[in-house]
Amino acid sequence: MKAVIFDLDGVIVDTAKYHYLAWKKLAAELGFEFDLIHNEKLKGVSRMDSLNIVLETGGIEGLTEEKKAELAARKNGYYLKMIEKIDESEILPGIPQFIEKLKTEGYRIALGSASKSGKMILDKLNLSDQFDAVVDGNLVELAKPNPQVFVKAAELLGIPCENCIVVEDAGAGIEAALAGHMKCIGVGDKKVLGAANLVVSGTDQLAGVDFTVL
Ligand code: B16
Ligand code: MG
Repeated sequence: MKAVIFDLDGVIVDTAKYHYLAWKKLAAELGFEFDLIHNEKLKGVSRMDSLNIVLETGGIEGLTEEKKAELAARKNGYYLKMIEKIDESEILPGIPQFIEKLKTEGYRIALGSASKSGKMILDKLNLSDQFDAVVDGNLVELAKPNPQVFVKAAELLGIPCENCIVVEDAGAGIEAALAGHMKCIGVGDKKVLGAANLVVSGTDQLAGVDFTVL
């Protein structure tokens, strides 16, 4: 048996733009500007790790854990409001065709997302029925680049890690997949994702990937 484990944000749907706008709003309230260049560092990174990166960008130090939890919750509130109306029209190009191809070829499929809203987003995209296992940020303690999220997905599928292929758009996610002894397809810029076994420029290229080269 073989499986493909999908990252969510940046692979199935571009929720990164909403994460960015929510962090930007929080940063503005804290008195500094958060730009797209720094936003790259947040991809695939957990909510609290993201907050620490955002605060560092603004030169804000020494906040209590309680204050940090309040800021992370505030940002999440903005984010949830922004994705309230998300639907299948936001599924990235080629993803439905890729899933269909995998199913026809006998692959099992799982979600492996850092986001605590992962399952909820999959539901909003009407994709939950297609997945044999769903692991999101609620089911793991260790954030990417730790492989826990993908290893857990493989366990739920009952498929050895060596037989799993991860599809990821973030460096932290690729590191996690390789640390979990899985193969990895990167989606995006080869300069950033070069550690992956194969890199495609966009999700519309996935259905054409020849898995035998991995
Ligand atoms: P939440 P992924 C990740 O999703 C995002 O890329 C990252 O920007 C975000 O901080 C993280 O989820 C946590 O999300 O605040 O909703 O729990 O790429 O692993 O699907
Ligand atoms: Mg991602």
